[in-house]
Amino acid sequence: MEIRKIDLFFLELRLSEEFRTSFGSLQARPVVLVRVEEKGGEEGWGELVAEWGPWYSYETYEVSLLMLKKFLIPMLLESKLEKPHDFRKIVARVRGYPMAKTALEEALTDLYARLNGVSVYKLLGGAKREIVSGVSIGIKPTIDELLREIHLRLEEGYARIKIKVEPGFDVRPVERIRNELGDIPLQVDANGAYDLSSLRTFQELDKFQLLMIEQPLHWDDLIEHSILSRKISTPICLDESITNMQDLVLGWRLGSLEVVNVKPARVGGVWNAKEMLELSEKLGIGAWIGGMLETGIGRSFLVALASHESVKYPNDISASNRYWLEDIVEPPWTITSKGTMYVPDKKGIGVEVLFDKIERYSRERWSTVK
Ligand code: OSB
Ligand code: MG
Repeated sequence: MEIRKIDLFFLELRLSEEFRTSFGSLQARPVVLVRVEEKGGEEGWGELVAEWGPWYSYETYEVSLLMLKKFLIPMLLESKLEKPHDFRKIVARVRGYPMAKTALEEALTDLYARLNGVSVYKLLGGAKREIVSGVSIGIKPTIDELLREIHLRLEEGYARIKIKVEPGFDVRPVERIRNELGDIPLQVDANGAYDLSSLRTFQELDKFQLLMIEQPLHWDDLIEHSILSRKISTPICLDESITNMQDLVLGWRLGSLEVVNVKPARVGGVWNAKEMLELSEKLGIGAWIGGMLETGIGRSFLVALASHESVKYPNDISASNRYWLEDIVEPPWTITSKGTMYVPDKKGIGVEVLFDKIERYSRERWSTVK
């Protein structure tokens, strides 16, 4: 692939509703889009999911932009790249910054797929034509408001509900949900808000047949999760704590997790995510694809990864209208009444990028020409 131009677009997009987690609240998201163009004029798109602040991860969008402009893009333009999965070798010297790497690698993967007339899902080894959509619901001011939203999402067809929890908003909402809605597929995500002193809370949650408890303890921990996992029967799912294959193997050896939430932006790219799915299957660790409130562009890579046969749990991949009033792709992502999403079979990411809209909404733009 001979790359001749790379564009970065910075947009700020309002979410259709506020999203609150144990680490903070979000009303709008910074969205950085990467477009790579090769000499024949074909293009590819990727998305940076880094946030305003270093809360989910140390990587903020401004830091990622700096890494892209100063290191990752120059390294790419100075190298020869045949296949998108080789991008990892080109940037291997750069320690960290998985989100910045992912954004550029996605664009290269889309470009390669388009040049070869194949879909990204097939290129990434996916197979399923339909994936299962769950929905991740933020912390609400009251349990009544939470229940209203859950009712709405179930009516829309979502196959699984995940609620965000934090100390003070955990056992009671789960108990109310079970009382009102019975045995629905339900899980919780704490984003690292607890420590082992909250064992009582986890023992309470353990009575509610949750599918899993996601990232209950510190964001960088494996040891304390392995202690907790021996004291409760609900499976522990790790998100923040697993950033590479070594972590996954170590967590498996320690018994820290039974399930892993695989997000390309956390593990340094879609090809690492694919390999993590394969490794988790080998280790007998359950896997599903998580999200970072992506636009339709980033979402297409999540859908492609979720089409892997190894993915056996519902994913945090919801319809465009759950995140945005208007998406920047056409058609927008939608779900069926059974809570599934179709995997498009067109070449590249499989949806059309609405370039006019992106240009109109862009606050800043940078271009590098080779
Ligand atoms: O922990 O899974 C998480 C969103 C932003 C940051 C972290 C997380 C999330 C979500 C939303 O849960 C998942 C989605 O994109 O629907
Ligand atoms: Mg999570």
